[in-house]
Parts: sequence; C-alpha cells; structure tokens
Amino acid sequence: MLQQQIALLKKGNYKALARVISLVENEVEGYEQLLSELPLPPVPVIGITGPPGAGKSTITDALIQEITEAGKTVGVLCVDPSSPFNYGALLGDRIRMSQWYTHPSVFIRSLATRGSLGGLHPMIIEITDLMKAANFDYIIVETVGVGQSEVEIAGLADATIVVVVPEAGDEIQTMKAGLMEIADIFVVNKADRPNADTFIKNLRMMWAPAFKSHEAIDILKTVATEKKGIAELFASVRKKIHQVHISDKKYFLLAEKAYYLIQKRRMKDVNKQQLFDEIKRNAVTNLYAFLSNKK
Ligand SMILES: Nc1nc2c(ncn2[C@@H]2O[C@H](COP(=O)(O)OP(=O)(O)O)[C@@H](O)[C@H]2O)c(=O)[nH]1
Ligand SMILES: [Mg+2]
Repeated sequence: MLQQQIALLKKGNYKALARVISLVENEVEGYEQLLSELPLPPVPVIGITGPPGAGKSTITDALIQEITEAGKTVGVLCVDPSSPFNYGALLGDRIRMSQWYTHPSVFIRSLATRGSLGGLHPMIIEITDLMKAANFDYIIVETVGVGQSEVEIAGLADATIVVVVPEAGDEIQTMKAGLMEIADIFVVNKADRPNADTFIKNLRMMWAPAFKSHEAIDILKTVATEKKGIAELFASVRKKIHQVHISDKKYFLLAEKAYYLIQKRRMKDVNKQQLFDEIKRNAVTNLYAFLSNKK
C-alpha cells in the first residue's frame, strides 16, 4: 500500500503526497523505514520565519505567484501558530492561500504546532523530505519565529528568509546572534510604513562587521500586500540557493538537521504533559530531587 503511494507521489501525485504526509504525521507503523528508503532529489527549500504578523504568509503567497509565473512547481508547508494551552491553530493562512489550493503547480499543507521542542512541528523535517520526493521545483516552509525555532529551521532550508517589520527596532537590537547565522535574507516587510528606510540603514550598519564576501546577508525591502520587492526577493532566493551548493553551508545545514533528529529520537519518551501530571501528582517542590529519582 505504502509503496504504491510512494510510486505515485514520485510522479507528483498530490493526493498520494497528502496521504503519505498524514501517515508520517501520525507515525504509522513502518514510517521510519519508509523515510530511509525515500529518494531525496535536491529540491531547494526556502524557509520563511519571523514574528507573528510580520507578513510571512503574504510573502509566501507572493512568492508562489512568482514561482508559478516562471512555469515552476512549488510545495508549501505552513506551520500555524498555536498556543501550548489549547493546541488550536489559526485558519487565516488557509483562507488567504485558498486561491492556490486548486492550482495544478501548487501543493499546500498546513500543520499545527504541537508544543514540540522549540516550537517547530515535530515532523517538519520528515514531511519536508517527503515533499522533496515529489520533485517540486521549490519547497517553501513558513514557520513562526519564536526563539529557538528560527535556528531549527536553518537545518531545513537552503535559503532562510527572516521577515521583520520596521517597528521591530528594539527587538532587532536584542536578537540572538544565532539569528544572524541562519538568515540568508533579511526582509523588512511593510515598507509602506514610515521609518522603513531608517530602519534598514540601521540594520545594515549594525551588521556590517558580520558581512563576509559571498556569505553576506541580503537585506531587502518589501510591501508584500502590493507585491513590491517580491521579484527582487525571488532573485535573491535563487542566488542564495546556488551559493549553498558551492560552500560548506550544506554540511552545516545537514549537521543541524542531524542534531535535531537525534535530539528528537532521544527525547522520544519525554513528554511535557506526563511531566506535568507526575509533578502535580507528587506535589513536587524540589525539582532536582524529583529528577534524580527519575534516572
Ligand atoms: N501595510 C502592510 N500590511 C501588510 C504587508 N504585508 C502583510 N500585511 C498585512 O499584515 C497582516 C499579517 O500578515 P501575514 O502575512 O498573515 O503575517 P504572518 O503572521 O507573518 O504570516 C495581514 O493583515 C496582511 O495583510 C505590507 O507590506 N504592508
Ligand atoms: Mg502566517
């Protein structure tokens, strides 16, 4: 059954792809074996991250348009924001993207975050690899940037776009160094707002010392709702994807990916809800005593 679906998805059958994603998402028996036998064509992955509301989905939507107009196919993974308390996902992205759901060159899948390590979907790497097997020309992965997940996405994407808005001034100052390592392209979206130019100038100044020849970060300005700056963004993405193949970055990305997969495997039997229940049941006050008993 699975083999048949894989054969179909390799031919670019979206229904088969959707089915196999669900099987992997639900960790159906034999899924690990399936993944290990999967062909992995080098489909470039574009990661888009940044704070909620920065315009990631609007940019994704505009990039899909660029890609399809260039006669190419694209698979999109959206990881919806959700609170760890209610596990509810917003449907806004789905509605916005609806025009693409019936387009023959576009496949879109939304995943809800489920309180995984650092916020990424626990199966995001595996599902991205499944999408690679379907031989798209491009894959886009949109995730909400909440701390750690920005760094996690680096292992996933050949080109990482970090989206911010001009108002984020103070946030940028305190951004972790890690973000600089992972961003290939910095997009200042909502450039129709005042301060955009000053903001970009400050950004360039702040990061000047980090710029190294071919590894320089592109800083671009967009108004995603008006599709302004999107063609430039797509050109920058193509350039960055090409650079990955001529630098050590791909090994860095694979190391990040391996780290994440190993971490996940080792954490397999550790569950926050279970910890919560146990801690509550035992009315734990000394966490260290509790943890040493667990060993
Ligand atoms: N003024 C302005 N609004 C924008 C721009 N890009 C996106 N928006 C709006 O910002 C809101 C959040 O955008 P969305 O793409 O959902 O952000 P996400 O949470 O990062 O995916 C929406 O209401 C968009 O219409 C822009 O360039 N300028
Ligand atoms: Mg979004």
